[in-house]
Amino acid sequence: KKVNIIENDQGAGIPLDNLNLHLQDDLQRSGVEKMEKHLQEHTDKIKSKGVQQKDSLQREDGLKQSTKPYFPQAPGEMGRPVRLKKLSPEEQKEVDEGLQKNAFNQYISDRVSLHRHLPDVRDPQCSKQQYLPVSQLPDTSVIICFHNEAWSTLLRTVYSVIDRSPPSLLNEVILVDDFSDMDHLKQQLDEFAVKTDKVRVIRAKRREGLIRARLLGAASAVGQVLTYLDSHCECAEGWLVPLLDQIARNVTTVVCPVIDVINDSTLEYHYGKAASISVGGFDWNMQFNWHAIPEREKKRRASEVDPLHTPTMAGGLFSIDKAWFEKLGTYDPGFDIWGGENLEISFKTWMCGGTLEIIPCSHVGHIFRKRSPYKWRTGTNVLKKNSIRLAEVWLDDYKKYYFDRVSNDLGDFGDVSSRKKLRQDLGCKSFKWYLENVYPEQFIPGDAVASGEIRNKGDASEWCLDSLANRAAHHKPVSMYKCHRQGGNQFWQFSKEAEIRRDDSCLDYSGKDVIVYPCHNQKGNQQWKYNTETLAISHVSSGRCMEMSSDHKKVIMETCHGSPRQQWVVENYKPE
Ligand code: UD2
Ligand code: MN
Repeated sequence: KKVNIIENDQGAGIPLDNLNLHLQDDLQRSGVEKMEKHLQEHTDKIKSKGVQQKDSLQREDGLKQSTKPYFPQAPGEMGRPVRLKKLSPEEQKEVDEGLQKNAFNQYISDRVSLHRHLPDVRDPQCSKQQYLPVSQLPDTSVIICFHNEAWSTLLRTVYSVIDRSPPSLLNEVILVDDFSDMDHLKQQLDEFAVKTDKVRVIRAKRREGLIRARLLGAASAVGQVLTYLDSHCECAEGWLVPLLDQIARNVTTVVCPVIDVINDSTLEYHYGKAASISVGGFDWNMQFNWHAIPEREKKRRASEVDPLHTPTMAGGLFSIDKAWFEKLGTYDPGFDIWGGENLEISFKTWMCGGTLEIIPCSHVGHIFRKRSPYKWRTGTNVLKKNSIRLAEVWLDDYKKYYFDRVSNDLGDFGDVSSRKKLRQDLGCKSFKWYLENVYPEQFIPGDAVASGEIRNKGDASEWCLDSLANRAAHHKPVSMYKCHRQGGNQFWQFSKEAEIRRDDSCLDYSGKDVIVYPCHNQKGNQQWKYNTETLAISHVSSGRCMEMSSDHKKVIMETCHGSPRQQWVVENYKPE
């Protein structure tokens, strides 16, 4: 099979011979022994060509690196990006199909070794961390749930666990098939599991969704600690011991590795310095988000690589003591398909007496994708239903801030009485305590002077300010859309500080467009004034007024003249 790859940072221009690509293909079909044989043959071939072979990558700071054979120029080796060039129409078709099915570049993933090496991504300071001896650490069951995952990403996840975990700490790898229908995940996967002594496949009898699939895995796990991973990850050297070590010291500590980014189109493995690690937060739309490490947290720790307190976790990658997980009532089994479970486990951990941490010396890569490639249930908004259950049970009076965001339209979210009872029985602390002690940076919308839509009076009064307000929207102009009365992208607040904001994003005008920009609390370009008589929204420093453009798509800033397109109805406006 001839393939016209490959350009990668160091190997740019090195023609990859057919042998190498057959090697990749065979690796994917065969078990470990066959692979070792291929690697040996390949090593000999490379040696005979006089290519320098590195057997071991011993670092100066003493951190151990894998000693497996290493093929410097193979695609994706050492986490380098793989780029395709000059594809035939058939090849291009294969690439497109792979993208369509997975929302990442499967064509490239299929050509990267299932055992590729990664650079040692740990901060050099990690070599000074003291861990308990392996004999004193708990063992773990690694649970990987998947719904229609590509073969190469799933197996690369599994191999990275087996290749880079001390065998005595890895009790088993449980693959939970959430009712996939792709052929390679059936008999071929069973055969793979039989060949390895640690891997087990369990299968859901119907589509359960990620959350109940995780519970299936937990129910059959025998290790002391449960470690969850997504099905398109790569564990880096030394990832496991630092996680288990924290749990060994205190079983109520829930730990997450640093999640490195594996590029969805080139499979490049990206990582950064310990100082640049982010911690988890959430916004009042119950969406997880990332933040820089708060100053108070920098002060609390002696070293940048010490365990880092985080208000929330991203969700996919973490370790938890099995008994502690059960004591916390695992996940709400009423959560469907995807989402919300990460905030549930985060709030519970903190509120019910545990600690949630990111461990800077433990790294796992994850392919982040821009859309989800699989089917969700039709007819219900699954994520909203999960979030309403979450808010009902854990947020106390603060739940109103989320409900405002969905226009208080709660729909049927099922019965949460047993989850409320669980919280009571555990004697967990209040959400107020959590906000004050764990997440004091969080913006609390309670002090806002107005909350809801901002509707223009021009052109039949049916157009509202409408924009995303997250990182993706930053620096982009705010836009207008038909009013829909559903909150979401039409939910805005006037803060006491005279900002027009949603979560941490503010409307900002510096002479050109009105854009969505991170709030800076400095007034300046983010200070607005609402006049309840003229209905004008004016910008304090420029004195100009907000106006809807004549095609009602944009917001423009004009000299104030009071025409209907400069009149706005700000919902629930209650000045102090
Ligand atoms: C993020 C988390 C993920 C989970 C999710 C929902 C990370 C890196 N990832 O997901 O673990 O917490 O947010 O809050 O933190 N899957 C099933 N059945 C389904 C749907 C998905 O088994 O019905 C599997 C899927 O194959 C994957 C995992 O669940 O292994 C997470 O799904 P994803 O990768 O599509 O979502 P992602 O990474 O945005
Ligand atoms: Mn994922």
